[in-house]
Amino acid sequence: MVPRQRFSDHAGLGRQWADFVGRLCARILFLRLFPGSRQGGLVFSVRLRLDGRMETILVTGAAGFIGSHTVDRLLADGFTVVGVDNFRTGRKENLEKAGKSDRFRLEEADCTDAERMKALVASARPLAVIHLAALVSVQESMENPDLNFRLNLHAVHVMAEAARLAGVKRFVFASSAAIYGEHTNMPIRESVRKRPISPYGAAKYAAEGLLLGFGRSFDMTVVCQRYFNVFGPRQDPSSPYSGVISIFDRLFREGKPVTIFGTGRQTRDFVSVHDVARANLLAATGKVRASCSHNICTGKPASLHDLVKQFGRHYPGYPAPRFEAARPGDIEQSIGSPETAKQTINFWAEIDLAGGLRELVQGKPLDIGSPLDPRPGFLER
Ligand code: UD2
Repeated sequence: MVPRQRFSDHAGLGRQWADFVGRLCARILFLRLFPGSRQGGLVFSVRLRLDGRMETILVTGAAGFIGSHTVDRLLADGFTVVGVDNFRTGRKENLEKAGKSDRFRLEEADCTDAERMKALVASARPLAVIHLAALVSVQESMENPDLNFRLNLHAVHVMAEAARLAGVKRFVFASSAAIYGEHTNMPIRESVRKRPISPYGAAKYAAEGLLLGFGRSFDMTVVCQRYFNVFGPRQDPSSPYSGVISIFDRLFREGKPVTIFGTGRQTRDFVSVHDVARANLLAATGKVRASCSHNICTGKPASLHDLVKQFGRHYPGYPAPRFEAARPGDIEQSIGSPETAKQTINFWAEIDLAGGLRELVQGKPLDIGSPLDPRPGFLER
């Protein structure tokens, strides 16, 4: 067991208390002078803990699509971030913005390397671990179930164990709507029967079970985030199994026709990566009563025809879509119920599909750099 650092020296404790009280007074004064200022929330946010831990969050898969946005979000909110990535699919360019911050450190390492992970988590002493590193393609999990097992289940155990040994109290996990499989009653609530239809979905479901067991057995709160169809900047469109929005975005840009598999009437719950990053921040740093699993979604359906129509507004005279047979295993509807996440982590999606697509098409980042208003729990950690 890695010994937890406690305040052994009274001078250190005094200094931290003085800093704490000073920042608190300054913050109260600022908010009195500028009521309603969101900026006040960042500049004077109290990022100090009384048990001697730095306000650090460790993010695995930091150079990936969701990981890099999560890192940016945490940095914008004043946290120190240790990112871990093995660059199997992550890209250094995704961390260009984060790399400019002196509160960000990147470790090139593999999450299945147990000794390295134990050492890394013990030295970072984070408030929370956000474990996003994964094999992300359902198709790849079918072609290589062994790799899926190692990256989507074994690595979860390695990270949970490293976190437990380092005394980390919060563990956030990237789960997926893939654990549900095919359902007909929409929206999908968390309590429905889980019938994953791929090794990917099965590993995510098994990992949730493993983590919730850790949560019940040890002093650790586990938050499993079941992402629906995440989209936004930095999503890689290069594989045929990339997210449909990233593929459509590239084809519309190039003036080429998109391909619709099936009727185009299939629906999905598309959630912006910025909302997902904010959900990760809330899950890692907000007040959470007990370990939980919930959907991260909008609750709003969009069909592929809707998608084509919305892209078409930005590209008048675009070529008509082509149609091909539905993909084997493709599900017809996938809409999540967003209600539970409101209760558990105070999250609801704020960016709609039209706004998220506009950002992609115009290449102008949405203004998400400003900090969140202090939400319940922020000052109570
Ligand atoms: C999403 C996730 C997957 C898993 C699954 C759970 C992504 C990229 N994948 O798969 O990891 O969590 O949900 O249910 O988020 N399509 C076209 N043309 C194209 C590409 C796709 O018509 O060029 C269709 C595709 O057949 C499907 C829909 O668009 O009906 C969405 O496809 P997707 O690959 O973006 O995501 P999905 O829902 O299959």
